[in-house]
Amino acid sequence: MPPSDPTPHRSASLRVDAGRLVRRLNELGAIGAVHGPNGEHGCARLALTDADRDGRELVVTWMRDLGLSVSIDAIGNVVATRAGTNPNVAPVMIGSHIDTVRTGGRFDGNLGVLGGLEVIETLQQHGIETDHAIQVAFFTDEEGARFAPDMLGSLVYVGGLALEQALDARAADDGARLGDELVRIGYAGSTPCPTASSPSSFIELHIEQGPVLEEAGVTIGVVTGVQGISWTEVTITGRSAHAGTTPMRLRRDPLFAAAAIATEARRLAGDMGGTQVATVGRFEVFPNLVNVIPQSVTFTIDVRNTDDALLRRAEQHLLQFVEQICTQESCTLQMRTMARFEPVSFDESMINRVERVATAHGNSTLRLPSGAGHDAQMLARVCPTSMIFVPSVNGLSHNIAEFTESADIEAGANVLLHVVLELAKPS
Ligand code: HGY
Ligand code: MN
Ligand code: MN
Repeated sequence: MPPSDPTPHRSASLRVDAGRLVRRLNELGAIGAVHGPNGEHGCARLALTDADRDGRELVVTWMRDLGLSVSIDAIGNVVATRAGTNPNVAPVMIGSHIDTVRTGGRFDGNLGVLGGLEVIETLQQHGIETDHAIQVAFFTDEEGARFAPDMLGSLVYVGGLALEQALDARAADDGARLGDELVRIGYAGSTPCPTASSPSSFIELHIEQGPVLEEAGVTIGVVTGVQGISWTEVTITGRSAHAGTTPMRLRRDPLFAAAAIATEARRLAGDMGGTQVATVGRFEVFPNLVNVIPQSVTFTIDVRNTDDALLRRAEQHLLQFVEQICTQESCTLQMRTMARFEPVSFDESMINRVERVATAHGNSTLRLPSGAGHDAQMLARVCPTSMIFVPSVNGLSHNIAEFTESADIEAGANVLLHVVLELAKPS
């Protein structure tokens, strides 16, 4: 358990070099950069693509330049370690991810990893040693956008998904096998996974990716946990036919069924209210031609709620609706669960620590659950964990316009620095 009686560190005045952190975010953001017409600067570094490899190479170079020992495990997770003075206590781990979605931003995940390197560099610059070793990790395929489930690397790391099963995952875009892609980009590491030993605690700095902090005018989000996540891939097969000659009464149109399901998912989430959300994000039509009634449609349903009973109710309702509309339209149905994670509550002492440190450094704070999934929800299975949120401008993320002000980045990184200092108990 992390120390519960924090002693104010003699380095209470210690601060990160925010300029250095922002420069690194922009340098990493130049890899897989996507620029928009209004000055947006986002990133496309889908897991295990060449762009992801190039991003990994840059971050590993920074890790080595800081003199950290770098290990790569069998699922491609990278963990860099700064030794502590007491080899008998487990490391404090800082971590997140550097893979992005196709319309990603420069901050999602990257801030947590580069914020960790900034903490390390600040300690080194000031000659501060810590009892616990400090680790900075990035986990493979947090987004799950190419290989499901999301948080795949950290899930394997904590033993929640068998390594072999993860290595056999197939890419949604080109069907590539995850294990082959790891070898191709040179990140099929030799360190065993799941991890043989857990960190003493885990802390993740992350952008909120929603509107809550900005609307509340608050700088630091004290994250209490992560909502439940349910991803399902649905394939509906009808009968392709001529768009002009086939009377409506004879049609078996999978796209009509799929469209009705997408509309019902949206209606359901609106009616349920609260934290319920529903998204149909991927939608593939075959043969996808103007004059052919489709043969099949494959699409995804992402539903989430902070309350697992409500999430199950939403899943049940949609399953019944899907089966009913497919019967009505004389179509066949295949469904595959891509991800299913129950809501997670973080460790109370870690939540209190984040709140206390943030307040002590003059920040406004707000407690909130995370709407997005994070590696922290997996590390919470094996050690005391919490997260630090900073605001997202216009509540936007998974959009190339994703942005967080430098002042908020600085505030979040300083909270990270002092939470880690408390946990690592500087000698
Ligand atoms: O899907 C999520 O919530 C995360 O971005 N992987
Ligand atoms: Mn993220
Ligand atoms: Mn994301």
